Amino acid sequence: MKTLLYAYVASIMIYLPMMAETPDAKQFYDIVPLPRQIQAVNGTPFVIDAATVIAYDQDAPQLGNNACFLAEYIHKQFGIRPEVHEGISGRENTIILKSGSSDCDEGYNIKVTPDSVVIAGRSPAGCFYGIQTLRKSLASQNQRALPPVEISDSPRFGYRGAHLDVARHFFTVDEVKGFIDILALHNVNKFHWHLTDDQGWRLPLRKYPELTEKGSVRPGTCIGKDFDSNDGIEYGGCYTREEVEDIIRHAADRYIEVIPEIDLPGHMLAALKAYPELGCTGGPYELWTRWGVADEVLCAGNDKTLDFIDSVLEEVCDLFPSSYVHVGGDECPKVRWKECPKCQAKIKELGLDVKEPGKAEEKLQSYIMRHAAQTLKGKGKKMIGWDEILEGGAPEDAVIMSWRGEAGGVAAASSGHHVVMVPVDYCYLDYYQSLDAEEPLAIGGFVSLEKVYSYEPLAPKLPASDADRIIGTQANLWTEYITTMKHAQYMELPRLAAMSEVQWCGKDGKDYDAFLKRLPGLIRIYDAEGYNYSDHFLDIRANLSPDRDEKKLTLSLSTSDDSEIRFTLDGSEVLPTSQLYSNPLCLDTSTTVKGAVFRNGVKGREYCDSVTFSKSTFANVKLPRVPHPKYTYEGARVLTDGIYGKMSFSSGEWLGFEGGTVYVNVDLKIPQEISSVEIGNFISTPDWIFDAREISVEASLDGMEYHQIASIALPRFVADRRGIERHKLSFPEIKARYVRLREECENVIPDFHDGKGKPAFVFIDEISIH
Ligand code: TNX
Repeated sequence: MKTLLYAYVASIMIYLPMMAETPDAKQFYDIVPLPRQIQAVNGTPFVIDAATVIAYDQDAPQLGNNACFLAEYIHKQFGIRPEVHEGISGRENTIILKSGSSDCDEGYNIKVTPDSVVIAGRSPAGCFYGIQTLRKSLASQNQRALPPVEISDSPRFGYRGAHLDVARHFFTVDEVKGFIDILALHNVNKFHWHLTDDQGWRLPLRKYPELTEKGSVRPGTCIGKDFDSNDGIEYGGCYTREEVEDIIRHAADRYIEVIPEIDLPGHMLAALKAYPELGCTGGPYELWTRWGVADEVLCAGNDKTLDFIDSVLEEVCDLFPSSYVHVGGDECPKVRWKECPKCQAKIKELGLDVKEPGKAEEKLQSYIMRHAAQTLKGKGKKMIGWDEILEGGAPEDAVIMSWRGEAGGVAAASSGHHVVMVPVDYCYLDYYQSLDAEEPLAIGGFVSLEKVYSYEPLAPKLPASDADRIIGTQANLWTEYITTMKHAQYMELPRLAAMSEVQWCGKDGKDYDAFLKRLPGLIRIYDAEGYNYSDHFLDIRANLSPDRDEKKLTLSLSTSDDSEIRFTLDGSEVLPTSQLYSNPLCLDTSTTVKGAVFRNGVKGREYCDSVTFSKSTFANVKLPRVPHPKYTYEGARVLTDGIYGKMSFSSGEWLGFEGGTVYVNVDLKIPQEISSVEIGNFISTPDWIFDAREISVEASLDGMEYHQIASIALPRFVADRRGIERHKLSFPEIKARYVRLREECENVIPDFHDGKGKPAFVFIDEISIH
């Protein structure tokens, strides 16, 4: 794939000498994230040469640091290291850094004239973003002549976050610093550092030394998705205080606030191993070797727990200068609390069972979170918690991080909370970014580059009056399946670039195609820095749209850089001699389409899709029971649109149902001879999606009287599975107009699975009747 990339970059470079002669300001400063306003100005360019200096205002000494960054960027790009001068002298050939006015604190203006480049930030941070803009422009064009321009820019959101989990897998100080450098390149200003979890405690604390002494090493790590065994290899790591301070400084130099997360009262096995008296059963406990949600949590009825929380948080507050501290609050099962005499006594003592008896344990969690909030308040900090903390009532001033969709965030905003939107479907960069079978194993889900880019943090259901409570959004990187920084970079890049436009740019200026055209400029920096990134943005983009009236599908293929595409329609491999794609393809019979992009003769990744036509294609479908609201997409019609669901339950083609029985009623419009019915089931047990247990087909001529014509029973799973099953039920030919399909869900998830005893999901797509 790298060869393909070189071919791609080479094709861009051909144009560079031409651009050097006629630099166009709009094109030159066309970077990611796109500045708010770029105004070309007449005149000759400012040329960076060996005599260029960087001067900064002596009244703003913090700009000295910025000047050094800029000198370093220029050195990396052109091999010239400009001298840095304190004080602005009026000399020519100078890049000037100074304070200026802007509509917001992090805003900046750049003015390029033949004699100088002035970067004026309202704050040093603003100036830093101006420097990033200049750096990216220089790198993307690799050109020392800067066209005259006036740029004014400022971010949309004040909270522009990126999160890294160092508990599931540990990353060294240098790796974390490198990660922070990547954030700075994308104008991110909050680094959410997930430091503790069931699989490891990474933060040293003076009062509780055993947290890292005993809680930072686990006895092994599960292999793949098999949670019942592990590799038996001790895995650990933790930081020293000095290292933490070093990282905080490194981030602060780049105007990034480090927000530590101490995840409580769940996700606490590492702490329980070190201090078993803090658990309901008293232990002994062991760090988890697997992923998921553990039942063992801090005992909420034990006053020692409150002391522990206070001491830990106080020390964290002293160590981290951030205005925020994240205290988790997510995924805290209440099973232990329900059986624990101390927790039950606490519930009685606080009267938590009086008003809403069923909610006593949720209220108990709320009591813990309020306590934590109070402690943080005493230290002058603001608390952040995951959206679960809303359940028993969130502490008044808590900032809510809405991850299980946007509903939590919308509700929180309406009750006055500030909110950071991080819904999994858009912001989870640990999810797959491509449906390519070659992708490295990931936790699940599917969040493409385009999906991240499409994110709008002001949710449709959010009233305009609550808009200013959404303070921003963030990309999250959980590391269950990410063991190296190279892999972390691959998951981040370029999706973080898409996120940076969500965080920085106003929603009106967003345009995915234009973003893809700007992206290669940023990729030049990724290459220069040796970052590992995904090149799926070079793949063919395909759009299949059904035309129900004409009974056909239209397939359009494109690439971000309008490269040559060739295709075949008979399932054969695409060759340089295959048919050239020029116009959308009309498909009206079952077809397998393959396509490939050719850049300078080098073939890219092959695209392959099939459409299927049968007696039920474009037939009317009714679902007596509506799918789960999160998995409804365009509704019943996707079941007969000729398009097969792909290897992701969230691709929009699969309809999801939680437990029970699912009926699908198909109307073939006229009575027809039929002899088989086929339906696809998507299976991904780690996501609680199982195959059906029973499928049956009934047929009718009049839509009143149905007869069962086929049925199959399917086995209960004994281990995890992922894949697509197409179930075909054949029967002696019969005449029918109405076909009713019934799928029985796995209503009791088997014991091997985390969800044992609960109902599973079934996901269905594309019914083909022959
Ligand atoms: C949910 S997001 C979690 C994490 C997992 C992540 C995997 C959140 C508050 N909890 O513990 O690592 O999913 O995607």
